[in-house]
Amino acid sequence: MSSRHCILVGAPVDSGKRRTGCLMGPDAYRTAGLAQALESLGHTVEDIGNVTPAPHAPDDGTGKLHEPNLTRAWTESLSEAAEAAMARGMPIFLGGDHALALGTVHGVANHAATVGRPLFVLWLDAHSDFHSLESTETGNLHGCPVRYFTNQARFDNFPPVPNPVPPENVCMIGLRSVDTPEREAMEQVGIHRHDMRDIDENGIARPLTAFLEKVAAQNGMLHVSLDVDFLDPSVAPAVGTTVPGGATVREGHLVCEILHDSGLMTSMDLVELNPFLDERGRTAHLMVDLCASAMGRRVFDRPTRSYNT
Ligand code: 5AB
Ligand code: MN
Ligand code: MN
Ligand code: MN
Repeated sequence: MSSRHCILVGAPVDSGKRRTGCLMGPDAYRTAGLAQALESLGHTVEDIGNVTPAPHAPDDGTGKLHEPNLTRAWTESLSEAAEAAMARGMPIFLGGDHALALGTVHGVANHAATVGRPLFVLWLDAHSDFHSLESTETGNLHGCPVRYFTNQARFDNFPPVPNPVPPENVCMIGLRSVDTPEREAMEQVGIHRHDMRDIDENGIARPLTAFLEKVAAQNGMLHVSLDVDFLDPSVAPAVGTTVPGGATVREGHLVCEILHDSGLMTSMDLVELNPFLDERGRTAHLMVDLCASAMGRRVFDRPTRSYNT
């Protein structure tokens, strides 16, 4: 892939769940050398610092939902930041918990609609994050972004979704914790979903490549949302929602290497890193290394594979 203009957008969202610490994520990625890694691959890097939430009424802590007002305020400001960054380069959103994707995908989708291209989303996660405001049992909004940006439920008081991502344009890989209401709702729509059994039986390259072929065939843009808990907690401990049986280091790199070779990725979220739970920065470094693979780090070149069918 040719050289890109990478725009680092700090998104220290910590309102999507009760356990705090993800607000330190953007600075952990900076400390782990993300900008330097991207520059060494020949990209230009612009770090625009951290976004702040739009003005909002304080949360009173009474309802079932955890910090809905603050999360809505992040959704507004991150959507704007995402749309603006998409017009100038390739944004990499430094989370922050996964509630940030309520805003980033909303803004990326608005940009895609402006340029008249379909948007696809690759969701690398142990969880499907497909709850509605009614179905969530924890009230934690980091479990809701996919339902929101596909516009598959009402999200009262959140910004309307003028450019929803069609469910059949979403591919989830790594699933191993899906709540019953999420599964029932997913069964009604055409989300491509690959659980860990699927990866064990077929390998991780096959479902990914099939999805990328679909993106290429429609000249789509591709947003990649990488949740730390996609990876096995033995290699990526710095996350609040660990689920055993996740992707290995090599499975993570292979996904990113294939993404790079496809030339299709146009934006990326790095989410759920909680540096307070890390061991000497190892999870932050692994996430930086995965991002570097997605942006072209490799041992040897491979013959370019064409996804244009
Ligand atoms: B993450 C759970 N389904 O709704 C819920 O880490 C977990 O962004 C959500 O994928 C995990 O709270 C959200 C039990
Ligand atoms: Mn909080
Ligand atoms: Mn997630
Ligand atoms: Mn998750």
